[in-house]
Amino acid sequence: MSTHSITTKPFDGQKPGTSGLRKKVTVFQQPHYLENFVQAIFNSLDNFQGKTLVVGGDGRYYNDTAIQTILKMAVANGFGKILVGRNGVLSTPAASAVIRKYQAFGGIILSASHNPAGKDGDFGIKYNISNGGPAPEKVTEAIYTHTQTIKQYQIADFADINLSQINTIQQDDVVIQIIDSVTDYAELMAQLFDFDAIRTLLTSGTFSMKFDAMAAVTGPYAKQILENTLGAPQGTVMRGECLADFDGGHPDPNLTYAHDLVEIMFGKSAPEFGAASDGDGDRNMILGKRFFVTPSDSLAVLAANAHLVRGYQQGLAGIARSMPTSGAADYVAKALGIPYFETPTGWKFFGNLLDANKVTLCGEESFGTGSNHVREKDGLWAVLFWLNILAVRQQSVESILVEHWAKYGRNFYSRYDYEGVDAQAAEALIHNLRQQFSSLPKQQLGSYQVDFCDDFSYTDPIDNSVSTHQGVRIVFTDGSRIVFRLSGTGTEGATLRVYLESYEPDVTKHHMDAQIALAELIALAEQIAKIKTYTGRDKPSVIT
Ligand code: G16
Repeated sequence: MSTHSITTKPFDGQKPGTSGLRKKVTVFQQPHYLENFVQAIFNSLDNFQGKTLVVGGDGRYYNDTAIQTILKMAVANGFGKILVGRNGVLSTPAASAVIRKYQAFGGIILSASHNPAGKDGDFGIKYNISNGGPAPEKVTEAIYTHTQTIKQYQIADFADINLSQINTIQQDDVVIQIIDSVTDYAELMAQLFDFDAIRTLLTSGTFSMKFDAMAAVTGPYAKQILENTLGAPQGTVMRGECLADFDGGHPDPNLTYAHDLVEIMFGKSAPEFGAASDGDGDRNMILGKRFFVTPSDSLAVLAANAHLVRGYQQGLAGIARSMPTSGAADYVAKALGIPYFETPTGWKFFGNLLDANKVTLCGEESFGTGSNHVREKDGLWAVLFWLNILAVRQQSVESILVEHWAKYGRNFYSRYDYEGVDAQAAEALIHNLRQQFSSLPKQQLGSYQVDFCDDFSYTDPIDNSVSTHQGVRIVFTDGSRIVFRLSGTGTEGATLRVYLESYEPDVTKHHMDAQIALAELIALAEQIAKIKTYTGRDKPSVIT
């Protein structure tokens, strides 16, 4: 084998966002673009020679091409062993599980998550560290710095490797092992959950469910676990084949983009339980019969019922949620007498808390829930957790939520997304909000009085690193909030996210529709931020 040192020049804009570098496929297809970023990852790491790297992706268009390049670069840069998912496929949580199980040095995950795929779609790449979690900011900053000064990259010269069979290949000094994409992950799930109880539920004849894999990576995982192992009828998993263009869809498991599932779950003969996962398998949406569970509530319910589930029976060390996520889980943590944490948006912020055993469960409003079993959020894990709870409690999803709200109060919650707006206009809108920080406090706006407003900043309690400008908060005296943030995962223009929350202890009001309960806050968001004036949009593109 010969290795080459290829001369290159930096590209602008290779700054990792909320979760790695996400760009159009056509951007990644430019000569040297992918290679520069991969070399920048390796340049930011120390002492990896001879160690193990995990590589896999969500199977989207360009996954197979990119994997071959990464294998050649990993070999040239001196890794000793590379574990790669069969056909280059590993869901994000499965990649995290594999990194941890085989004590790898780290992993490269190819995914643009829920963003559409295909020739004109999005592609993405991120680096995960040895704990299995997304690289923390100090690593992503170092990667970015290297992308700005890169002059050459190293690549080995060998033929593309056939990744379609489980196999171990010796490439000179390097072992390339092609592993089954599902096995290690499925074994981990079987340790955490009572598969016998779930099997009994799924085969009882009185319970049915639908899982929408959205033609993305969770298809093979869900079919193997739900249908083949747990006995759910064939067809329980819909859109279970992972296609390179995700069948032209937008694999974001929410009420807008998972509309086929939503129609089934809100239809006449709706099953008892419905769930969907996203492009790379880390997000989840949970539905009951004609009932939507907000991701914030889902985290709270999992926490409140964790004692019923084998893997969590020893109790929870604590709970963490991202700042825009509703405070529903905080009430559970208070009742359990365990600590709770509020972090910036981005799963990477949970890593230190999990490693230090300060928290066991984490969650985000963006349809992400997970635990200390891996260092990523995990869609299918959340589905199995819910199924385990349903198997034990023998109640409907709705009745579990109604009881939960009666005990802890209800956090009415909604998120409005304005996708693909002009980036400068979105920045100007945020700037205008910051200009109001001194004038808003104490103002009475309708029935709400502003308590404080700020730009959320976070000091990591473990390493004391500080992250600033993590979202503008307008908090009212009754604890209700409006949060404004610009997404860090889009690839076109900007996405403005507006998060709305109010807490309702009165059980007689818990049945209200969230949009009605939040109507005044929704109007206030427009009044304060002048969304229409800045963006030209009079309604959001997605409401969750
Ligand atoms: C990523 C991050 C999440 C974050 C989400 C939305 O998820 O891992 O922590 O909540 O993006 O981020 P933003 O609001 O900046 O778009 P995923 O599933 O896209 O990897």
